[in-house]
Amino acid sequence: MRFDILTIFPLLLDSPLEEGIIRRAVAAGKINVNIHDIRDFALDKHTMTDDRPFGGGEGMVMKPEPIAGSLNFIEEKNPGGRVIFLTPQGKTYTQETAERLATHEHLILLCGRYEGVDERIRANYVDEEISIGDYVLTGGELAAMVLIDSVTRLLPGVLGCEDSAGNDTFSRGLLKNPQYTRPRDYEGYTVPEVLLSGDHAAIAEWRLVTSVRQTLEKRPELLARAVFNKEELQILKRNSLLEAVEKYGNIQ
Ligand code: 6GU
Repeated sequence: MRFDILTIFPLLLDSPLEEGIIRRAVAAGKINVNIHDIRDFALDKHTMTDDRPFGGGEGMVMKPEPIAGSLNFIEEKNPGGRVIFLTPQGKTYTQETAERLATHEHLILLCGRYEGVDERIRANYVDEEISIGDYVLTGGELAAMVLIDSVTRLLPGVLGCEDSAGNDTFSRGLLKNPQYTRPRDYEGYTVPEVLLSGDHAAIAEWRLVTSVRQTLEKRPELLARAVFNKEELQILKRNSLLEAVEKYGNIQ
């Protein structure tokens, strides 16, 4: 999968690609990330990428020509990419969006800065506008990295199968159960006995129950998407969780 990123702060984007799973995905050729400095496409000798807004007012607006120049450059070499504008005015990003974007071969991520981007770019070059949540960042760069990270981990062969994406919180509609590792006793805080018991059915039950309890406590609205099989429904009933879950969920 190919990503092209358009930014006026290219250095901001280097280090997130140089660690962990994303670094491995780059090294293995699962993703190819190309960072373009919009300033390289500025037309005037001062390489201006922004200017004052027509009509007056606060702040600066990103000029259309350097952005169009970057987009045309990418289109000539690798045509057909989907242009995504990262902006607080976009649709809120979710796991579902990540899953949909992971089916594309080529995404072009336009990072806005300042008070915005000239409307003629948005209207004529952008396929989709995405926001990563209801808060304001100084620019779209960190949002672009959030998008790349969340899409890349969904690509075949990027995650080991032990942490495959099918079990993800937002696919399942449940928060993950708590995790423990050694030591068994950390400063007097111990690991739940059941996890040391070797009783796999009891462990599976504990995991489901703690997962459902945490979801009820912190993100009950997620349960609307949760689906439980027969055995799981038995477990919920046995642990007096069925009624609480039914309040939020669509249990058949
Ligand atoms: Cl994509 N850009 C900016 N500047 N702020 C944001 C955002 C994007 N998503 C949430 N806040």
